[in-house]
Amino acid sequence: MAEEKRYPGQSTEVFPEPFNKPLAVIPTGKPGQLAEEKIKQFFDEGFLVVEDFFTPEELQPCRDAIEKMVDVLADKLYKAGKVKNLYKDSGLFQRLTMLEKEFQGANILLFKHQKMPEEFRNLWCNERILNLIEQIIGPDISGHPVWNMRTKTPLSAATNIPWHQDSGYFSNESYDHMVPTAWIPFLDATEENGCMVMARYGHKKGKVADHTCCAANTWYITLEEEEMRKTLGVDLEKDIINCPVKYGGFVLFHNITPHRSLPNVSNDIRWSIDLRWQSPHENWGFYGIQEGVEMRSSKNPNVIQDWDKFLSVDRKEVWQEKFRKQAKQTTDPFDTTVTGPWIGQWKIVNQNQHTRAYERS
Ligand SMILES: O=C(O)CCC(=O)C(=O)O
Ligand SMILES: [Fe+2]
Repeated sequence: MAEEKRYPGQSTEVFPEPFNKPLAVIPTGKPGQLAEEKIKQFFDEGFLVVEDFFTPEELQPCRDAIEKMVDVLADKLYKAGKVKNLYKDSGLFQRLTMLEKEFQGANILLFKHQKMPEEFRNLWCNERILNLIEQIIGPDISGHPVWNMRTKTPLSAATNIPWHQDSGYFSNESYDHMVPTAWIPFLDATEENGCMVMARYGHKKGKVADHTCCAANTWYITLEEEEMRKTLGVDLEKDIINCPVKYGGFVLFHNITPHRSLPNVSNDIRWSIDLRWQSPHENWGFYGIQEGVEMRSSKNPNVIQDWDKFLSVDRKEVWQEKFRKQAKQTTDPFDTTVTGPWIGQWKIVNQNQHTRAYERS
């Protein structure tokens, strides 16, 4: 029998255990921790919508930080003559859209060049959320180096994220352990503005299904619905669950949960951040680009985050340098091409500017 062509990301191994049941007895009672049934539901269904977790006071600094980032971008575009107006009077939910109208890809630039501001770092190691993460992965907790602020402007094709499992973006060493994600919106996430959609029970087999690259004119990998049904056993009629969530809540899922987001057909920018954690004893699955940042340790009750070390690596710069054909192109600050190691993991079924810029290292 002719052997089918294999791609680096493909795997026949399955790891159902870590995704289907908690490691140990689920701790409860610390601030932020959920009832045991909720954690069980997370392990059973592969995700959980957590309502009313953060107060507006806790999230406002992040909104302010985003406004600042947009302001810096507006200045850069303006000074370079790429836009004729700064749109200073447009608010958090409009300004990037205005910039985008004059310079298509402004939202990609913001996505591509983000550095984690202090306000996001504080949210990432918020005591209450770490208490909750402890219920899932135990007391040794590090922040995972893959995080994203999403700049989902209305009708932007570049932020339409197709079905995938996050492990599809990671290297194979990460397939065997749980990387929980909190997807936190900075407004009410609705079906209209592009909330998350989860494929319930898609994690049951503990398997990373085959993905392809890259969707339309983007750098995103895709998990076809047919593959999701066939390989992961997802019931496409019953188990596709839209997850609207109000400001203050978040969607909790993990690296094997198939998910996507809906298109943003509203008038507002759907800002969100996805933050991840894992045990520091596991592989980071990040192609040697960056390690995580220690947040809690069973051996040391007073962990201090080493932000200098974490921030000293600009992962997006590292991967552009490592996985990009013409390094000189990366010096153009307005280049909206995104490449990364995940492109080399899967079969390229659609070539575009991003796949063409990619170079297997
Ligand atoms: O924010 C989105 O639209 C997609 C987010 C996502 O895929 C993730 O957080 O893993
Ligand atoms: Fe994802």
